[in-house]
Amino acid sequence: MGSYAAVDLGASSGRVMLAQLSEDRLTLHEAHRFANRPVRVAGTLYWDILGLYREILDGLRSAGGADSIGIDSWAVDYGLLDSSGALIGNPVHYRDSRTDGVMERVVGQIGADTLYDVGGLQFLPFNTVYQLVASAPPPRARTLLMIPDLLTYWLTGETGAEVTNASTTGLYDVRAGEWAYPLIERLGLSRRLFTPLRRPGTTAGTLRPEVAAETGLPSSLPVTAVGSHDTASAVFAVPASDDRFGYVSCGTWSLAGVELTAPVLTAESRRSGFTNEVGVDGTIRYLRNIMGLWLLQESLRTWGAEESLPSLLAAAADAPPFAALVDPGDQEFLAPGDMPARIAAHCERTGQRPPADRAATVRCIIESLAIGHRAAIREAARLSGRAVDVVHVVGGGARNALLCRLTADACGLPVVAGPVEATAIGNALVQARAHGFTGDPRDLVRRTQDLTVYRPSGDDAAWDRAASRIGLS
Ligand code: ADP
Ligand code: LRH
Repeated sequence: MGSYAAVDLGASSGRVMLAQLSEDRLTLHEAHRFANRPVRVAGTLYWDILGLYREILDGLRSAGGADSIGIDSWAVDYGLLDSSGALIGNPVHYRDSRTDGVMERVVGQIGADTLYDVGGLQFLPFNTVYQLVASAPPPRARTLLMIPDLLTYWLTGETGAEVTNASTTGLYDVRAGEWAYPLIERLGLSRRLFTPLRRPGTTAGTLRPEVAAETGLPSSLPVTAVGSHDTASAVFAVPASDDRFGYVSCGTWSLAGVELTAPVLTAESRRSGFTNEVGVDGTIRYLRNIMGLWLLQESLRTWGAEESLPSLLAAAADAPPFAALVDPGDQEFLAPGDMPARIAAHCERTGQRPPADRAATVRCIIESLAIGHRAAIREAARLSGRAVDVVHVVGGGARNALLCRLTADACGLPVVAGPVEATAIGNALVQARAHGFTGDPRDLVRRTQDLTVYRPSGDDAAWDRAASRIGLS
């Protein structure tokens, strides 16, 4: 039996989980959970990276005796270090407006086909490549570290670029499995910013003495590289029994697609908005980014603290179906701000009556997401040739019974919901494997975690009509 501390930073909350793991047992204990609240300063939206680091230290201290630590977080964002290893500035949030219009400029300069052929990513305005063009690193910047790599550096003093997260930059060559140096240089970026790649399962380093002293942990404690992109860890923990599955990693974002062994880099795939992200063990997550529960989170924030999620979801379950629908991939929903107003404006623009009240707005969000999940999984299956018999919903969205039920109905497939903490579990499983676990990780998740199955209603014609109303199939 080994104990693994999984540090998992999501866009809405962070946690330090302690996983106890053997060949036939997997238990998860939440040592520490904390809010992840971005900060706007003088017009720029930042992550509170030092606050998050302090919470991680608190979490590691209360987690106590672990055999290893692994860190994952949201993708695409980074910090820059100077030659002394000091952080230059504060990491900027991917929802900041600094990238407005930049993707279009870079596509004009390099060409969409070249960018896709190299990085294989959906064209999202916040991909690291566009952030780096939007704000050129200052001359004193020596090292670029993605968020989990930055936190690993602070814990261990070692630099490196974990590969699953490197693959979300747009500057990683998904076929060659290396940084895309020719593209990096064409964009006028310095190649020396990019550190050597690290594979999940390798040791990144051991704790700096000062970190050991502050947390009460031994300085010999290893930090193990995991699938440091949270979605890579989440999909590693999908409790699938074979490869005929689709998934929705469902939290702030819905990441919906299939798992492959090689990227799909065709022009049709590019035009259909599919990403090829690298997973643990060199797999490819072929998926679409869909706005996800951000639509709901931001609506709740607009409505104020008195609204409770369970009661709103109960009211939405009773609201009339298919009254109003929005395209849940539309970038107009990306920035923070009044979400119900944007949903209403989207409905008006597309000739629909806006949702009449909060329950109708939530119904609109949930149905639109279900259609987004269906379209992504169907298209991913078609473009990759991968057959799909079941859809796994993992992450916080697995607790949303209405969303899981409507996703099953929309897809016309059974949905298996859970685990909620798939990301932390995937993080811990990669550490366990590096420290002697020899079993089948997905099999262990299936045998040990609570899962709920939702069977589709069979009303395919209604969902076909609803999907075509928002231009999705
Ligand atoms: P992230 O990792 O992106 O921060 P999570 O995977 O933690 O996201 O999921 C957070 C989301 O899970 C919340 O926005 C909320 O919509 C959903 N969620 C959490 N608890 C519940 C619940 N009890 N019922 C329904 N949905 C829930
Ligand atoms: C989910 C996620 C997703 C990325 C987005 C920036 O947390 O990592 O996979 O596309 O954040």
